[in-house]
Amino acid sequence: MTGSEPARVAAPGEGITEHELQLAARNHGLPAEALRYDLTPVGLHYLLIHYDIPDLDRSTWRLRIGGAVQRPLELRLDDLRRRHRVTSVVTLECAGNGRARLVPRPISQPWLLDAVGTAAWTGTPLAPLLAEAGIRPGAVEVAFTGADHGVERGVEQDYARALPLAEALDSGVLLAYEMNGMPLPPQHGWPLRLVVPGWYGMAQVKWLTSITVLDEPFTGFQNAVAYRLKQDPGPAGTHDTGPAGRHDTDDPGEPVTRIQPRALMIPPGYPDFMSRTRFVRLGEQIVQGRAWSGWAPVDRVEVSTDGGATWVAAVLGPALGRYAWRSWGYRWSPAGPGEYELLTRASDEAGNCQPGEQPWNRQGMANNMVQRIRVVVTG
Ligand SMILES: Nc1nc2c(c(=O)[nH]1)N[C@H]1C(S)=C(S)[C@@H](COP(=O)(O)O)O[C@H]1N2
Ligand SMILES: [Mo]
Repeated sequence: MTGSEPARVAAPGEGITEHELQLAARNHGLPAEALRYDLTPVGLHYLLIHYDIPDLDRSTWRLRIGGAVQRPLELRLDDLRRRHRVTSVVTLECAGNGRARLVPRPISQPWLLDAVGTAAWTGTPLAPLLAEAGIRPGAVEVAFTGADHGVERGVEQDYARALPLAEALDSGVLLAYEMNGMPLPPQHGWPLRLVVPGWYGMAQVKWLTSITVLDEPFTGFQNAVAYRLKQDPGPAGTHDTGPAGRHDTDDPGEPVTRIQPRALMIPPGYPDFMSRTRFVRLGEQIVQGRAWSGWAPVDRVEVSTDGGATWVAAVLGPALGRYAWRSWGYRWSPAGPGEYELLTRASDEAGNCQPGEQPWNRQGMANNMVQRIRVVVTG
């Protein structure tokens, strides 16, 4: 699919627009202090909803599994709830996390570093259902469609994302109907969502209504146009909404897939209301946080208390699951009153790490630049 206006890139020095503010208020982030909870309380988990939360009815809702299968299936929620039940603790992160600090800023949901959360997702594994439907030879991808509908850069669509067949058949992929032991709330996909452990948020399709096995690669907007690592900056100041009919950019870009490693701090001390600069009183501080990666287990978290000049390893806590964040802690004894800059970074067993300076991309995807927090130590 190519008939769409490119997303706009902010002009030099241009502040947050009313469109970005509107998105930010609808799609709230995790308050950073909520990193303290192993499982994010449901109302504190970040949210990303492209269109509207759809109005669904339990009695008429169905999940349809079709396309390149031998036996198409149609299931009610109760049919799914009677199947094999699995609970997995999984960290979700939006691929646009960190976008608001890129220069130039891609105009979209303006995340700082708050688009993350961890929940216990309960549901039934997808692979046995696909086996029951009977995947036909030659199948290559599986598309997942939600009930939400909207227009994006001129293209009207139901939210839909596809996975390569091998990823869809991974034993960790769940059709989830509960979050932290409660039925999914409307904003997180009631009655059913996909959970693809380790992948960025866009793969975790909410309000799921159909699963279509494909024998050709999916050409839907959310795979072919959005969620790609593109370089071409395009003209600054072009519109972010508007009629169809223009090629996105000539650069098709690499698809966004799994979550890059990231460590975040629970901001120490107490904040200034406006700037959120932190204040701590002189004395030993236990700096704590969480770290995760969708590629491989996190094996190292480091902290710098001198603006990145020197780094010290933090002590790692247990991982809550293969694709869940793990806690970390670091004892910090500031030398004296004054201003400090605290940084943290994680790396994983596959050797992925976090850059000090963020390489730019057109949609602001998969950024994992190290976090920096300003701390004022008072006497
Ligand atoms: N149907 C549907 N599924 C969706 C979305 C959406 O807009 N519609 N947003 C996606 C994106 S971009 C993210 S980051 C995650 C956010 O999941 P959460 O709101 O439960 O945290 O949902 C994904 N699934
Ligand atoms: Mo997202």
